[in-house]
Amino acid sequence: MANGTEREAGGTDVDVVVVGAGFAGMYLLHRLRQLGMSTRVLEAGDDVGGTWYWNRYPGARCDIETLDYSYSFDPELEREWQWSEKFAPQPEILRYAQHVADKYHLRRDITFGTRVEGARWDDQASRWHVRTRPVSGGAGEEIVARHVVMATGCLSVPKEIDVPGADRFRGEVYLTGRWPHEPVDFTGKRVAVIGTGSSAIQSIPVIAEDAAQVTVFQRTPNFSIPANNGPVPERKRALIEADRAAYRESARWSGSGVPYERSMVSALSVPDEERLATYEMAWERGGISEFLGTYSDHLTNPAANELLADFVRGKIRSIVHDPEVAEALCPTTYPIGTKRLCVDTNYYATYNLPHVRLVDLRKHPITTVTERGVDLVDESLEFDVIVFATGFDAMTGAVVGVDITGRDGLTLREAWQHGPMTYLGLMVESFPNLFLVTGPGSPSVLSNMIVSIEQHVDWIVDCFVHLRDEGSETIEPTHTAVEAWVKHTNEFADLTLMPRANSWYMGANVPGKPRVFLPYPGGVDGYRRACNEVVERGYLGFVRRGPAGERCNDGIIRRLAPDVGVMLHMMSELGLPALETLSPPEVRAFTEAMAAQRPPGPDVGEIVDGRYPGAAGELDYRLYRPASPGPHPVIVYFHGGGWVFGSATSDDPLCRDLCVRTGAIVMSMDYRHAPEAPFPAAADDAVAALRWVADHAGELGGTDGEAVAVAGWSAGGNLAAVAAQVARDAGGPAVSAQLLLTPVTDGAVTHASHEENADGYVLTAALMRWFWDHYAPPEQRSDPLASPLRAERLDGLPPAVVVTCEFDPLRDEGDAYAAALERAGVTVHHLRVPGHVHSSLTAVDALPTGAPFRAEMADALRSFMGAAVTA
Ligand code: NA7
Repeated sequence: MANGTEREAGGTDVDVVVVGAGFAGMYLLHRLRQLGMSTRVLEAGDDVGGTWYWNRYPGARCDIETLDYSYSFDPELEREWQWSEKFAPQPEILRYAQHVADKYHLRRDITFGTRVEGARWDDQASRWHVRTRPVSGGAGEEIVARHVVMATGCLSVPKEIDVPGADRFRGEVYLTGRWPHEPVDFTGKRVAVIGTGSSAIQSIPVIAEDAAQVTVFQRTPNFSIPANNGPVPERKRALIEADRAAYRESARWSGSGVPYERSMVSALSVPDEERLATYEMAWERGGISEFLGTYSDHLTNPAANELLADFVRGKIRSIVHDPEVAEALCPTTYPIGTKRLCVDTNYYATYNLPHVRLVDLRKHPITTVTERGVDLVDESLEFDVIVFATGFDAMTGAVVGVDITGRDGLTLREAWQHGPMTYLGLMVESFPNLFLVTGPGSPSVLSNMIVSIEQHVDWIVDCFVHLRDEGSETIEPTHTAVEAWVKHTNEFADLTLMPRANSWYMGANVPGKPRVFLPYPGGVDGYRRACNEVVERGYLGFVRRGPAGERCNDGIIRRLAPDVGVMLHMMSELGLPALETLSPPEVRAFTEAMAAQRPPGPDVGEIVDGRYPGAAGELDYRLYRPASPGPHPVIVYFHGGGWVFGSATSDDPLCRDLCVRTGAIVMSMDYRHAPEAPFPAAADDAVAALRWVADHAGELGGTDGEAVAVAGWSAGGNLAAVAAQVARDAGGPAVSAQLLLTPVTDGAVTHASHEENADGYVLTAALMRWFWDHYAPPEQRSDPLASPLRAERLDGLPPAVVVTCEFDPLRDEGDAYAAALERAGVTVHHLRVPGHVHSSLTAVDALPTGAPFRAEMADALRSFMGAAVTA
């Protein structure tokens, strides 16, 4: 790889152009130097620091503890720099950036005062042509580079001021994101501050110290928690210094890039007093992630969120003396945490000062800014100074602000016209060798930026090394990979309350910007795992090209539904035993203990436990009755558990869900278990259960004489299918419909899904073999009472809802049964659930992405039962 800067014919000026000399650009330059890659860094400011260079407004400081918000790549740097405060102020963070630039002699490869205007990809030469322009005017240069890295920051382009008449004002005007280098003196002045985001919340108390009058124009109130700033807490310093490497590593594998114990407890599950005490402690301690993370469900469950929001509103009311002002400062229109939580020093208390006034723009909108001040619909106000704290064109503004043209003349602006499309927030299809640091689609602003910056830079640099080593010249993501990543990011966001706010996370603060959730909400840890896996799997989702030809490794890195992925990861972290290594009694004890911890499922009208005569003695049942007046249709349900474990109550949440969604009575019928009662005991009990329920339907609350439905999950699906076949052959009882949820249908043949999904998706192929070994010896498995797919005939069976999940070893068995039923003329609603595993639809309330599929299966079942009724 070229190490010089002279341009050869068709050669390259530099290996890499880096746009921006903030924390990302600086670390990238340092790493590229170590690799011997020639690099030009172009920076519009006159020095390093990026966001900390521009945002010099009074009170500007980090909202993440600065011990965490600092580089970790060099232990020497860590040891020699001491932060003075828990949340360091902007000048100190800028000094830190300058210290880093000095220490590693970075400035000699940085061209300051220079803006990158455009970049054009030359596909023939596989090079970028980068156009620059000095900020002070004059001619720019064209730099030819193999790679371009946009280290342009997430909050670097201020939003255009969209307050009417803003340019008319004749007094002093300041923009928080472009604050002058000279001190601004507010002494004795009448100051207007427009906006109440983090920048305003930090600056208002400081401005109010000197100004004669401060008038704050608020459109939407923000939630803010106290910084409780002071010297760096000794306990934290000691903790880090005890084992710096371990602390940094835990930050890298944390959810937000700041290590803290994540709660697994729902805010709704603890008594009020305990919860309030926890909130109070977190309020005193500070820390955005820690505050929001006091309970597990603040960002996913509206009721839990409301508890925390209400706590903060209570605090606002207790701090602000004037009740009307307090009310105006209380956010009520979006869930807490769905806009960036602010961290303040004396913000709310500032409104108790006699010279500070809040104008609620919802009640008193601005008609225009005038030469002398601001006109509201009902009042004219005069000012000496206006401070616009109106925010940024976040995450995409700086990237599309450069005129970037990729392959075939496609511009990035066109490519992103409906919202940014990236793979991992790192690269864009049709823009080879263009990299983004903390781009949209990466955790970025939802994380400690420095941790995310280091991870991205390291990934990019490793990628450069990989390309060099394998002789590839270009890399770009495939269409499939980009589409799937964007979908995955959106699915993740939809699991949270985030999309409910008009936030800059959603691009909603900039008029005309597409409304798309921009950062990746799956956590720094989950994201890092995905990035690492992409590499381990041979740069999955990327095409590399070079003299040796093309290497296309098309594919999707995250195919599981996001909540299923998180659940599987959590289970793998718990190091649970493989069930097949336990004895059946141990498996029963273990699964019961696990079941006790799951969410309970919805409320039903009534639950009645009872006993019924099984084929060889009495067995338990549990009846779930809808809240609506009866009579109701009746579903006879058989639980899962591989014929070895489970009970009439073991699928309780699913039965409740089925009852509520279908409006039917669900009779969950126990049956005898193997190995104590091997095949065909369970099948015999299932048939007995169906007969008994059909005979007693009227007494149980069903309509006398009306056909009942059968349903079951997994081994229970097997029993439901068997019971339907036996009833057909015996001429009764009449069965209206069958719901077979990821059923076992064929124990005699190995299907492809057994291999494909053998391991890692809860039900393993080994466990399935263990179940069969306990239930039926191989020679009995072809019996249709064990393998309903092997029945001589499948015609004449009731309509069936067959549900199969993509990542289930049993998927192909279920698919085969659905297909065979259809061939036999049976009406089938075949629901193929993408991204889910064998057990995930039973995890009611734990896996929200399963809900639409449970709704669909219940609707289909209800319509089949209804059809049977009218017939
Ligand atoms: P923010 O958080 O986007 O805040 C901007 C504020 O300006 C917000 O209160 C806006 O109200 C308000 N705003 C924007 N345009 C207008 C107009 N036209 N009229 C009235 N009010 C307006 O930006 P910040 O700079 O404070 O903070 C950005 C991030 O930097 C922060 O989250 C930290 O991560 C650091 P709106 O909510 O849109 O009604």
